[in-house]
Amino acid sequence: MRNVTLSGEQRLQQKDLMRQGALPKEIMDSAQQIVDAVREGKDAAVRDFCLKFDGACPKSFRVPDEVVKGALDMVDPDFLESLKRAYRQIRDFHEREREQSWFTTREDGTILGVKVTPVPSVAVYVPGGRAQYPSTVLMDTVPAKVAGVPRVIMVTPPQRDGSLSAYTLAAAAVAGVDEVYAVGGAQAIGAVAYGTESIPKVAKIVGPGNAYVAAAKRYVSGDVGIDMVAGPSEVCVLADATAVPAVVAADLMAQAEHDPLATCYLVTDAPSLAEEVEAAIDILAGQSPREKITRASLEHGLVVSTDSLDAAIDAVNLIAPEHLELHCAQAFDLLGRIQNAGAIFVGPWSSEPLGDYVAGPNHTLPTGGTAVFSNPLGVYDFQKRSSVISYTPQGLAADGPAVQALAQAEGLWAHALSVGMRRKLLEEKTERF
Ligand code: HSO
Ligand code: ZN
Repeated sequence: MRNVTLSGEQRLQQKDLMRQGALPKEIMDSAQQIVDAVREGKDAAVRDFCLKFDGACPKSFRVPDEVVKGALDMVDPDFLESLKRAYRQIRDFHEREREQSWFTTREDGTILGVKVTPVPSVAVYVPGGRAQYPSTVLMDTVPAKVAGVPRVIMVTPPQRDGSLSAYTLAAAAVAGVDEVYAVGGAQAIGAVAYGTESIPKVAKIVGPGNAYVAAAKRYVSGDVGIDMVAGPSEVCVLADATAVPAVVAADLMAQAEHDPLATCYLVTDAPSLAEEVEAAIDILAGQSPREKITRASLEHGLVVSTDSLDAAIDAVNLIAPEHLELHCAQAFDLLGRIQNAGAIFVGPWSSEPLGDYVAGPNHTLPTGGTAVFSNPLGVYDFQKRSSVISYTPQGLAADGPAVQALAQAEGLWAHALSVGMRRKLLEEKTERF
């Protein structure tokens, strides 16, 4: 890992972080070409891209419901039980996020409020290939279903033989996905953004994918809603002298093993901890079947050593990590000082993988420093709000003159008329209202 040592008033700088930049232009360009071709050529174009990129294309993109349900009998019972436990806890957590419509009545009888409506349809993109994450199927589908989205479809690339992973399908069945389509890549994003003969157009697309998928999502956003464009995974461990080096090592490796581009940060005010953690990583990484990815990722990880907890907390807030673990005495007392983090794991027992799988909060989180301004994926991402405004004659009489004055200042004659006409009708006591 790289090292930065800060003393006294010194603080971590953005340039110390060496974050990866935006999506490369070549990838944006080719994702756009694929999406445009699919928008124009529909199923036939999707088929061409499937053959070109995946080497296989199923006869029909739609996966029959019996095949999806059938996966429940193909996976082993321990996996299925664990998946159901995760599902229940994720659902229970997200139930608490659901927003309700609300109304308030003024003394003059005017009613104001917010009407909450679910997004009508959602596509959950699920990557195939190296990263098969049934947990992500739950994390992306459950909040949509809790929000009341009536149609949640899943798109995922087929394997070489045209089939889909039984784990992914079982997760779709448990999560309550309504339809599954075996199609992936930028062509899948084009298909669900604009619709084809056999793949429906949806209102919103969520879920992680490779750089082409991310680029395609960014390109279609505006025509359809998208969730955040997720970058490589990150963890930051804030550790004091009470931390157990081997446990910190395991937690950094748990993120590092996702992806050579994943970024791990260790921020500590304990003098010898960083060395002990690095020594533990060296031993543990040798035992990992994912040693190569783990080491490649940790190589560009960052250790920030400070001589005060204040400087350490400032560093954490600058990093704004996707996941933050607090391995500190009285960890809960630090919570108020943490401003930027996607998910905060408080105290030594709160292993980050608990949050990845079963705790209940969402594991789709802001990356790349975007935790400064954005949120975990939640039920609120699948609910829309409409303002509701219902005036009484008394309310109109009270507010009308202010509208007329403001409209006049803006030079908007009919705005003033709209209210003025009603006031006149009121004064003439017309029965029509
Ligand atoms: N840590 C990943 C989520 C994940 N981990 C899925 C295991 N499976 C990004 O939050
Ligand atoms: Zn993970």
